[in-house]
Amino acid sequence: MARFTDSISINVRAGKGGAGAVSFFREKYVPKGGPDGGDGGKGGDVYIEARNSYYNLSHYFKDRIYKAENGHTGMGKNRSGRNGADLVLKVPPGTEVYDEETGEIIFDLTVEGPAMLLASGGIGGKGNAFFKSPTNQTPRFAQPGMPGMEKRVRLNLKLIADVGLVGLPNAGKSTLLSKLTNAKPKIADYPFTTLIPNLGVVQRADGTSIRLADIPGIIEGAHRGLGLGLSFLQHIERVRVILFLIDVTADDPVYTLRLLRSELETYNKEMLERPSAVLLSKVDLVDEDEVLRIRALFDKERILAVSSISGLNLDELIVVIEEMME
Ligand SMILES: Nc1nc2c(ncn2[C@@H]2O[C@H](COP(=O)(O)OP(=O)(O)OP(=O)(O)O)[C@@H](O)[C@H]2O)c(=O)[nH]1
Ligand SMILES: [Mg+2]
Repeated sequence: MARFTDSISINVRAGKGGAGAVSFFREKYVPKGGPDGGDGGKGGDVYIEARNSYYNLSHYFKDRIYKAENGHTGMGKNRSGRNGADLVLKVPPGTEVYDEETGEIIFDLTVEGPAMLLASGGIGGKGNAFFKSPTNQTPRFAQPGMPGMEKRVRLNLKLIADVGLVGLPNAGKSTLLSKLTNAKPKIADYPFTTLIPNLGVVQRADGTSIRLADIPGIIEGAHRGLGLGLSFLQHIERVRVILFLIDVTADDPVYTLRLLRSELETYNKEMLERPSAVLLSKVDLVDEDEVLRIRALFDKERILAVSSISGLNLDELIVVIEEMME
């Protein structure tokens, strides 16, 4: 699986304008032709565009220069040079584009949309035909093309997910993501298997989709930097629904929920106002009575017992998510 890259700086350079041509009309038996050097073509522009088919920034290389084509040189017989081709950088929705020099945000590409102009190409130079005048019938010069704009930009991806999976390490978040979506995250029986967020998509029959984000595990004190800290919560800051995944075999499931909530609250209070549900995970490991006993410990919670191994209630879960999204 491609590595999830959430922030990267690259350089973009628009194309240079093509030079104008110096040329004179030549024909047999015509001794002195006039100037006929055409103009240079415009350099290509660099655009940036959010596309739903992209999920991360891993197709870009750090510090690399991404260039649009230069304009072509003008030619004799008043022919203009061809314009340089534009370059369109494609990024996932949720990408913020910063000017690295000023630190200012240039675009916040939250949804798939039209290509935005990042750097414009230089205009082409005028050919010598342009400079013909009563005082200079045979100009022997043409303009060079203008340079293209150059910029250093930082792309910062905040995953745009509908649903965020929150839980202690090892709760089974990545396993659940792999069962519900096309994502293939790393899964293992030790804590902090997930180091970088994963995004998966549930395709629905009506053509729409639900995006789920699986993030690293949170432990008590994460807001003080324990474990992997909380900075990755930026990826689920904008989700509409939060699922708290709690291992049914955990020592104190109710306390676990409380600590997850309080860590989220320290990061961003508003996150607790989103619709949420508790998922008791790995219920294949205990008998039904135990599941019932643990469910009863929670009051006033939307709660569902699931198993990624047996598949118990996974279809039901999608229905619950849809209800909460409305
Ligand atoms: N029996 C059982 N085991 C499960 C289930 N879901 C996950 N596991 C196991 O639990 C362990 C942890 O699963 P992960 O999906 O990596 O857990 P995680 O919450 O993503 O963990 P971190 O990325 O470390 O935070 C793995 O050994 C899984 O095979 C389940 O429904 N039933
Ligand atoms: Mg994981």
